[in-house]
Amino acid sequence: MTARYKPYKGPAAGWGALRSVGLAWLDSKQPIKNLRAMLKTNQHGGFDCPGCAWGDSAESAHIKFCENGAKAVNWEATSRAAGADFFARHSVSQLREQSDYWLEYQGRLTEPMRYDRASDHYVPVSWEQAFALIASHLNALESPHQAEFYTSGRASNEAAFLYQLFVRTLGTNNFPDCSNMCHEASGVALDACLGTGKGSVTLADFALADGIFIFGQNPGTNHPRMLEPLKEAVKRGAQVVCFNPLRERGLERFQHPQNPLEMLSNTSSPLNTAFFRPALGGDMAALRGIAKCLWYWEQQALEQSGPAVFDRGFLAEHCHGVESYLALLDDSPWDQITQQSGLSRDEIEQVAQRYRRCERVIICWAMGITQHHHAVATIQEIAHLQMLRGQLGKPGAGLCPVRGHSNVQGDRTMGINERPSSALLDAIERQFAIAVPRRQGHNTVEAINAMLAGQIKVFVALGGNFAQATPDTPRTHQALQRCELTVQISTKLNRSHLTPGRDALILPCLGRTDIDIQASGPQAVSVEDSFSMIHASYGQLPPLSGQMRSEPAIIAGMAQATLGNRPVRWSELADDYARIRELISATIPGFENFNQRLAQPGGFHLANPVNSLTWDTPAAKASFSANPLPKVLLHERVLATGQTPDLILQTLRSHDQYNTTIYGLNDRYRGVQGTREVLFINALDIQRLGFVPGQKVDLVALWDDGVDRRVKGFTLLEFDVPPGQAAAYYPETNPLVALDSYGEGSFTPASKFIAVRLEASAADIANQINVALQ
Ligand SMILES: Nc1nc2c(c(=O)[nH]1)N[C@H]1C(S)=C(S)[C@@H](COP(=O)(O)OP(=O)(O)OC[C@H]3O[C@@H](n4cnc5c(=O)[nH]c(N)nc54)[C@H](O)[C@@H]3O)O[C@H]1N2
Ligand SMILES: Nc1nc2c(c(=O)[nH]1)N[C@H]1C(S)=C(S)[C@@H](COP(=O)(O)OP(=O)(O)OC[C@H]3O[C@@H](n4cnc5c(=O)[nH]c(N)nc54)[C@H](O)[C@@H]3O)O[C@H]1N2
Ligand SMILES: [Mo]
Repeated sequence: MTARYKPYKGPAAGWGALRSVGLAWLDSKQPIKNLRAMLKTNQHGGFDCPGCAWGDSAESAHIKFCENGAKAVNWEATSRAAGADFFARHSVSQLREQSDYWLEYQGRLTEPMRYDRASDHYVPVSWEQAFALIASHLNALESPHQAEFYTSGRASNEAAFLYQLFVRTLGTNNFPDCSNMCHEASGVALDACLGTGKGSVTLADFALADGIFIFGQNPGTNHPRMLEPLKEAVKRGAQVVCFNPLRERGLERFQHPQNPLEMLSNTSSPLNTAFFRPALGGDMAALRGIAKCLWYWEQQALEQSGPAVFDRGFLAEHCHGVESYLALLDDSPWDQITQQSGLSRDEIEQVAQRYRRCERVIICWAMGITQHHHAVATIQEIAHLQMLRGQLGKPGAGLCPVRGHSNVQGDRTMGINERPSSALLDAIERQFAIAVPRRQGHNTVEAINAMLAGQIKVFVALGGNFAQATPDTPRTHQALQRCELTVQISTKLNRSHLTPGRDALILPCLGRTDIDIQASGPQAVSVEDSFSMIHASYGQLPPLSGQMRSEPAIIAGMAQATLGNRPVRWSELADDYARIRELISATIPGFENFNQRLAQPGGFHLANPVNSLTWDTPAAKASFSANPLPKVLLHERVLATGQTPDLILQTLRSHDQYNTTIYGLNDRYRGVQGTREVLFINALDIQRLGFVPGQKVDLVALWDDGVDRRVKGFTLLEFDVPPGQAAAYYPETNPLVALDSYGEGSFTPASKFIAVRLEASAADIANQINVALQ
């Protein structure tokens, strides 16, 4: 396919989405079977969409999948298979030459494989041999802390609970997970402020809000089911205010694929009432500016005995530390706010006016907020704004960190946490009569550092693609390869299988769409969405091979081989997941009568203490923190290079990918076709830096450790990006993110703020010389 760029003029979703669903469906190579699967997506008795963590209303019987959900389903439920014959044909070195797209396109992994270093091929291994190999490595460790246990957010509650029990019985809290790279900052920030790390709203609140403010999120691609509530909100006259440096189409106009009138008349509905374009990393300053306006108006109201701007009752009764926060507002000068936010004072005042007029406001955010150095402070600023106006603990208002992976929130609830609470550890010890480790484990960045330092011998991944999702790619690959054993529990082939330790296993597992039959019959698993709704998921399609096992069965197999029947009879739990849920009921608060409540259509809601105005913080109140604005946004280790960056780069998702899974090479809403190696850049910057549009450049990251962090041959694409900023796709750009460039307090790689220099690409220079010589 040749690369092409043609600006996209249509609305989000609409005919383009229908066409794309059709293509994904046909490409699965089993369209008839998959039609049934798609109609069972997010339905009672069906399965939970393996796409994003957006929730569903229990009542509506409509089709409940979106374009990108359909892509996720058809990508998983394919008849293509990568079994023993595939691995016999391709050595690992050959596979390494292939693109991420090609690797996953080969189809489902269908049998357990072991890496044979002598031939550089994966060869078949029996499940029993695989489990015995894992047990022998784990039991030979001098300390359990020499192993890392990664989790990606598709793992079900049942799998996650079993996994953490296995690992804690073994004796470590080394649980790096995808959340560390995703919403970690939201958890850290909200926990300190409100005593819970989760969002406080449900889908029903979106229908009640008269203001929805969206920061750093691209729902048209990543949470398409959010578009309908946004459209409805605009229709009923609510404010929908977006903050995004890019004019994402999925924040502008929507054509509902299930609305015949809109589709046939080719009309669409607006998705926002105002759009602001901050500088990358500028949201904290923008929020500070909004709060400063409110404070100014509140002072005026006090002087003139006018109507209150703040919710004085809420502040007095429920909040702690407001005085020092207000002093901080006084101390944050406007020129710093406007310079850092990239917005004018007038724009910020406009936002503040809109915000002030709303009675019930929901604030949503995603990776544009969390993947920054000062993400924790920024999210606290979001919470503080809501606290000033008492926008917590009432219907139609609250905080909504929009989660990514479909069960990333549930995995945390089940105890996948490298910094577990003592309440969780106490409960596990009581229930299972074991002693669990109290020492904190490694997060993702710490795990990579420990592997690089040769401190880690075993790396196990429950899903995901650690090699590509993480920062500093060459270093991470090296880190994985330093291990004595790497184990990947996966559905599809990816680069993490191609960075094997001395010994390596690929363990093929069932996915959400697959029917899971165990000794007691077909099994359901459970998941938790962004709104803390817990519901059941039943696979619908017969698995492609009898050799695949479910995640709970694989974890039970590893645990039984390593620990025997300690502290539970693992294989009996895998025979019937209702038994795992009984243990969850007994251990995790909020899951009482889990099995019975899971049977209800739509599942059940885990109460959020914010909504009962209870605050599990040291002050037992919603607590303000006085975080000063960063002095400058550039990290000191960039400043230490003494060089000025050409641009600040953010790394984001195209419309045709699911994290490191690349479905195709198009990005419809941004008008890109047939390529991913593009740099979205402002025309003025192309000129300023002495390049021409379409030229190929290398991107070189600035960081003070002397390492050459570079990606090559990106085509300059003139795009409506604010000057000084640029954007390119993840994961290709992960080699640019230094391992030490992470969020303060969150350790989340700062992949939305990379200081880069541009160099003419060597290939391009050769071309130019050739042209000149002709
Ligand atoms: N189809 C599909 N669905 C997905 C995923 C997928 O890859 N594909 N991934 C899932 C996962 S794990 C996650 S976490 C979510 C991710 O969902 P998103 O957070 O929407 O994902 P990104 O593509 O990283 O988009 C970040 C958005 O933030 C904006 N942005 C970047 N920096 C800033 C900033 O400093 N300030 C502001 N205000 N905006 C900024 C970008 O322009 C972009 O629009 O989606 C989930 N759903
Ligand atoms: N530069 C940059 N880096 C980023 C981000 C960014 O925006 N920019 N985003 C970060 C974010 S938000 C996240 S969440 C991480 C994502 O990090 P991960 O969750 O580790 O990555 P994925 O790409 O979602 O993992 C894809 C693989 O998961 C496996 N898989 C799929 N379904 C299943 C299943 O049901 N079970 C099992 N066992 N395996 C399965 C398949 O083998 C597939 O190849 O990446 C992070 N990295
Ligand atoms: Mo994520």
